[in-house]
Amino acid sequence: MADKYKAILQTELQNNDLPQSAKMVLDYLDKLKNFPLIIAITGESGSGKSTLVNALRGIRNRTEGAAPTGVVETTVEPTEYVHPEMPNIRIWDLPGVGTTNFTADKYLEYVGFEKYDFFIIVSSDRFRENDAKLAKEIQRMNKKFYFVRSKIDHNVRDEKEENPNFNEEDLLKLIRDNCTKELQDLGFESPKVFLVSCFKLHLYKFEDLCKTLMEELPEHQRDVLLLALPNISLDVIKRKKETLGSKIMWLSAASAAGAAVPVPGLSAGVDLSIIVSCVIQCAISLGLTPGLLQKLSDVTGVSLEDLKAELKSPLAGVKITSALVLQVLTRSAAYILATTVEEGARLVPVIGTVVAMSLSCATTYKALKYILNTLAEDTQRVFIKALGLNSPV
Ligand SMILES: Nc1nc2c(ncn2[C@@H]2O[C@H](COP(=O)(O)OP(=O)(O)OP(=O)(O)O)[C@@H](O)[C@H]2O)c(=O)[nH]1
Ligand SMILES: [Mg+2]
Repeated sequence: MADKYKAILQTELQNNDLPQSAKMVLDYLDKLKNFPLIIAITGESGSGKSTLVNALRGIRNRTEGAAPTGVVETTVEPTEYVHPEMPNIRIWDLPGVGTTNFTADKYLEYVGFEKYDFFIIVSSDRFRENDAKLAKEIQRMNKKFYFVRSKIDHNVRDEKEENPNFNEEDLLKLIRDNCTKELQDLGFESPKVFLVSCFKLHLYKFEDLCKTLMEELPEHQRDVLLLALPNISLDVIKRKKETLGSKIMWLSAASAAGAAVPVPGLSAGVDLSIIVSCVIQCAISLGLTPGLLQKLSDVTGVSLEDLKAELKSPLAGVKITSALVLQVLTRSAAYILATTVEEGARLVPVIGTVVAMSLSCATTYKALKYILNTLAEDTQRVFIKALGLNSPV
């Protein structure tokens, strides 16, 4: 949470104005949830732009709602795709840069460059003149770009065909060094080049692209992007859990300040609606809603039944309702209460003495953390199952 907000909130809490501070927390988190992140995917025709748009949205090419893709040119005008679960994330599929009648500078005007937070230039095979012109023009417009070299799975397959004993790492290095050098020759000091297969985001360097974006985006957009990413690695799942965990702290304070509904088994009252929407957000970000599990099954070919067999939390893979959350909270109440005092103490430096002392804040916090942990463990198991990995969670 932004430091300025933290300071104001702490003052409010010290003044004991709990409803006011609860409202502030909710307003702030709501703003974060709705904060727009607008990504432009550009590059030459056929480089795999639309396929990347689909992959970022966690869906397969040619499924309903997917950006049209194919071996002949398909995208003719800028088209916006909204993330299926997070409408504040908008990904723009742009027409191939060489296919319009515009030069690179006019092309950027045509696609409305100002509105994008950053560009991803997608290039397959060789680094082309159009890639170079585009990169230059984007930089001239004071916008950021990241260079994705796509269809790496093709290159690996082709190389294997010619030389079964080839070294994959050497090949990847060769491709990356070549793209980097081309960009350096154009005057970019330390260009960011990522080798990707849109069909297999967990392989090669898509994860590095995500890490770089996390480092370079402003804090509010970093969280927005992280929580919307497909689960491409155990590390991403861990980071999602941490980010959701920090939101839980603030939501607990807001929920306790609302203190309207007594939850059976927990001695203090909480605002259940806040807890329920928080649990729903966790399930969405971790990819555990029925719709997202179905999409994962479509993308990986692992049956929905097999994925669901990995779930242990009663809140995973089902429609989350207030009644269900209440049931889970009640069932885990004994465990939660047993560990509440210690957790309350941990909240003190962050939220301030008044709320930290409030048992209902600490119990809510503990309950939500407990739910988040079990959901994150489910996500890890589903991820391992989906990718056929054998490593233990
Ligand atoms: N093997 C492999 N094929 C890919 C990859 N990305 C895209 N393709 C294929 O490449 C072809 C072109 O992909 P599109 O996503 O339609 O390319 P595009 O850049 O949107 O093309 P235009 O809209 O015509 O500019 C399709 O047949 C995709 O299936 C990839 O990472 N690996
Ligand atoms: Mg396209």
